Amino acid sequence: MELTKLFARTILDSRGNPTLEVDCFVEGIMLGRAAVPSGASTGAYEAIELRDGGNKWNGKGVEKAVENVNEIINPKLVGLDISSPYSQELVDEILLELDGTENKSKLGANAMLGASMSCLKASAALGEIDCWEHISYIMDTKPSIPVPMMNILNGGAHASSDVDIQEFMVIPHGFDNYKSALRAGTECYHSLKSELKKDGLLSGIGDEGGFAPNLPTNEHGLQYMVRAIEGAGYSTDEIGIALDVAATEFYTDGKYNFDQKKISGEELAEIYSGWVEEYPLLSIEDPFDEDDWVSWNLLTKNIGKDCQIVGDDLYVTQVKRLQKGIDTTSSNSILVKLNQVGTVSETFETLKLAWDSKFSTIISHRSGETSDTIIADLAVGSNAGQIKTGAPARSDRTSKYNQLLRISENLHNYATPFKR
Ligand code: 2PG
Ligand code: MG
Repeated sequence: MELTKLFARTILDSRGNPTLEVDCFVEGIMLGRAAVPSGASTGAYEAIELRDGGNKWNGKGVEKAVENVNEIINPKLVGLDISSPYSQELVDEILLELDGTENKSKLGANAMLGASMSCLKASAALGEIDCWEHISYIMDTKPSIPVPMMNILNGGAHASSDVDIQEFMVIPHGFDNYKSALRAGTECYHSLKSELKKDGLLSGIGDEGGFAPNLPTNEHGLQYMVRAIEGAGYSTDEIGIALDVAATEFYTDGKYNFDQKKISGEELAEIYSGWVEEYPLLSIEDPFDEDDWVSWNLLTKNIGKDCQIVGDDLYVTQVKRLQKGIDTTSSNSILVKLNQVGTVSETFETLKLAWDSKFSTIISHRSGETSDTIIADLAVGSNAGQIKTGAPARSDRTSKYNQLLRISENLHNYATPFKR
């Protein structure tokens, strides 16, 4: 069962920017199709996403990356037997060798990931199993349906509002199955809409489908989240709140520009500690800048027992950075994004290192998405425990939540979030 062709093309993502889609053919039949997502609040240490520059597409063209798949990667992978689940490692080794750089700047992490994911899907199709099942074979895990984290109030780089915090999410953790959790989270989304409307704050929506009002302070976002949960008829014991602060975006000259004041990491840590006391705040992602390791450690020491502290830009899904975080007790959780590292096998490696260190894990979308549902399968197959994939609205986001509904018809093992 030989790979006979990899073919890449340019498609549009959810923000109207170009991205790659790659088709993997086995014995002349297209068996795996994968599309590559793209971030807005990207970490400085992420693998390089190749963009063409110039005038076309506002400089965001991916023609070069498409060419790299069709003219450099394709000839090297043609002839490879991808019928075994273990062929993924070989595919990714070939990609890494072909690129040869530390940050994937030669081929582009977008070109490499498109190739890597399309081979994974084709290999699953060859075995006549679902992608999540295929992943669980490769990783040797017991699959489970993840608890969803749903971003219903958008700010930061994903909105044109004045809210500094990028994401206010609901975590419906107190339900015994995914279907009920999804319904509860979705009802909170609609409830938030009513609450904002009552106060004349219903304006636009952000990149991930959540509402994007202007608010007097960031703490008002938390108050609206509680109103949304209670307004939907739920208690804050069964639905908690998660934040992605994405603090690197408002960090300059050693200070955080937060609520129109310049404050230190220590002062910001105090604010978070107060919020954990006062609100059902269960998880805080990127509370500090990607290089402010001291503040990360301070917060994890102070509130890490009661709250999930999640490294996204801090770790960029890479084992070296995660190892540093483990060694310095900088968080207790990691956000995992395939395109931050650029291959499927390296993503698996990062997940395993996290679990060895008792870190919780969250599989994540990017703010620029497509209808590809691979992250739903990854979250299930790897037994990651949690997934964040935006608001329960807009098909680039709901495609993942809906894929989990389909999988949950056959798989009833529902994850326990937070703890490994
Ligand atoms: C994040 C992501 C996804 P972006 O910061 O976690 O929500 O945003 O893709 O813009 O980096
Ligand atoms: Mg983030």
